[in-house]
Amino acid sequence: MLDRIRDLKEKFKADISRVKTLPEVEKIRIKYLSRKGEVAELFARLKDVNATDRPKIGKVLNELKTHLGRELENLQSGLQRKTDKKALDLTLPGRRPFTGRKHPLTKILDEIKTIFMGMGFRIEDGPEIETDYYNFEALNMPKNHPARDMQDTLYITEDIVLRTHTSPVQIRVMEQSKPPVRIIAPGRVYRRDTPDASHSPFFHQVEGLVVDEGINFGDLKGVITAFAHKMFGSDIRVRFRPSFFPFTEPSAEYDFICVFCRGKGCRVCKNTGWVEISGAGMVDPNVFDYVNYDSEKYTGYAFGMGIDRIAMLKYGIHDIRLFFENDIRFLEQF
Ligand code: 2NL
Repeated sequence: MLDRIRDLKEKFKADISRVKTLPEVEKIRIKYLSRKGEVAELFARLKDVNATDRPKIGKVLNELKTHLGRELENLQSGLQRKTDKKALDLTLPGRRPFTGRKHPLTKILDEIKTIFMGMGFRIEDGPEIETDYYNFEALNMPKNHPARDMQDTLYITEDIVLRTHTSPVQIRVMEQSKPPVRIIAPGRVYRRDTPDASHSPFFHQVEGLVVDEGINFGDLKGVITAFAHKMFGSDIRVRFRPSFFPFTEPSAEYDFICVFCRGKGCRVCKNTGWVEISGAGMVDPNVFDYVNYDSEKYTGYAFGMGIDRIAMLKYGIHDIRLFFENDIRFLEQF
């Protein structure tokens, strides 16, 4: 048996000395080390060796196997290096390494955060899976409110929803701290919508909340206008239109002068000269009752804005779905 092992080793040595290419290495590996290869055959013969010698022979066989494996590996990596060297053409232009970058929505959110931090706002976040209480009840939306409809909201159970806005974050912050409050709450929100160019079942929102003694609607207009100027330029005018939300009173929707045509009229503003941004208002006293704030002493304003919408306006993107398809050809443009 030991002779056979020695012969095999010699044969192997002769075989590998002739090898010049990678496929040849593979052929030899199969010949010696595959499941039906020469080494396996010797292992099969081990049962014919007498019991006293068997452990010793077994050990030698194992060593042989490791040895052949290692030799083949060395040979392979040697040949690989040679082929790599041949493939190096110094006249070709260099290959640029792939570098990642921030998602356009992250870039816009970073800008929004910087602008509000500059005006003294802190940034807060909270869970995307919310209770009915934080998402609706504490925001003065009673059980029969249409926004609570299964058609509009993604329910996990009767009592647990995917948040439809980041307002629950504001409620949680007010529960945990006393006025003055000056925060923005950015994050992902969910609605039961069929995707199209302007709808996605998830999107991104920033809400702002300021509560203190003597806060009024003028403060709200000042902050929104300052934001418009910093984000889109100091020529951007802002207008507020009366509206209704259950959680603010009075409520308004606010528009910016079209950031594309600067008010002249174009496709983006449908020739109105204005683009709709979102809603805002003075916090309804009922909301303050839910968080045990004294609504006789404190007033506050709140506003929302869509991050995706702002990014679309800023970059001239006409389909919200592009943000979520993760197509590198789109993402690498920002
Ligand atoms: C929109 C724009 C808005 C708020 C969000 C808010 C939050 C609290 C209290 C009162 Cl805790 N209001 N957020 C207010 C007005 C508008 O988002 O169009 N929402 C339907």
